[in-house]
Amino acid sequence: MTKIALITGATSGIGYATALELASKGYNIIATGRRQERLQVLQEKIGTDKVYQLVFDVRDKEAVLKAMASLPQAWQQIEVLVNNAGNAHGLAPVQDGSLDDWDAMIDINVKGLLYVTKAVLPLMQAQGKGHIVNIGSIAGKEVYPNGNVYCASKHAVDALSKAMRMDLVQQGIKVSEVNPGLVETEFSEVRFKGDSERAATVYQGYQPLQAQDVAELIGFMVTRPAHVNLAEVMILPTDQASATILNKQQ
Ligand code: NDP
Ligand code: 8X3
Repeated sequence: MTKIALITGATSGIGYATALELASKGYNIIATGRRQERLQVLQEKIGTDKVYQLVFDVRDKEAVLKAMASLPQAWQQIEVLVNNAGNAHGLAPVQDGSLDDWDAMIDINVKGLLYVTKAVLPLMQAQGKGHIVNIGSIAGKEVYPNGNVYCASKHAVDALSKAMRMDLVQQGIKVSEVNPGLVETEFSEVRFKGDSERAATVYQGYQPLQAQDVAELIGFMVTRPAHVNLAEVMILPTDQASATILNKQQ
């Protein structure tokens, strides 16, 4: 039987690349995000019968539960959940931070991940197996100036990944965490609210990761034998040594 992977934030960046990567490994994909037109493009690229679109905002718990409840029977045997949807909003010292940005990061990166997990888990429990891959960050292991609430949200993902692994170990459900360093996606455009010039400067002077690099790691993780769980992997550009130390040639 074809395996099914649900990927949140499949409209862009790491989630989009992961959808293509897992599809190339034979998975059927439940692709989620708010931008339906992009899910449509993804579906056309992979194949109409191989992708099921679910459009919802992860912040809206009713919408998450409703979307999951709407899944046709044939799409309910989810084996892999990639909790990828997330972003940074703003980059400011705590004294200047925007309350709306803080709400967005905590609501999307932490609460959204929990809502989706809560909705998917019964489907995995019914099968007695499953694999949850949470996309954390190097920002969940370290903090950097002005990163305050984004880093806190990713530290929460780190704690939740460890906690979920403990809670689910008796149920045969694997929990893995992927912690990327700098990846060139729409991430910085979102962080800087559409200022693409400022966003581009984040990736100048060194070679960042591409979304495909992270997607390939996720593809490797979910295709390990049943008895193997790659619990936690940090993936960095060769030019990055820590959250703040980069080999930048300016
Ligand atoms: P992108 O901005 O390219 O993609 C973010 C994805 O998240 C989009 O598909 C977006 O879909 C989705 N998303 C954002 N907000 C919501 C929401 N409220 N409801 C539903 N979906 C949402 O960034 P990346 O691919 O880089 O980011 C993916 C993950 O990787 C994030 O968790 C990020 O924190 C993490 N990460 C990124 C790194 C980087 O340097 N780029 C490094 C380390 C971790 P849509 O807007 O259509 O809803
Ligand atoms: C994204 C990487 O260093 O911009 O999580 O926070 S960083």
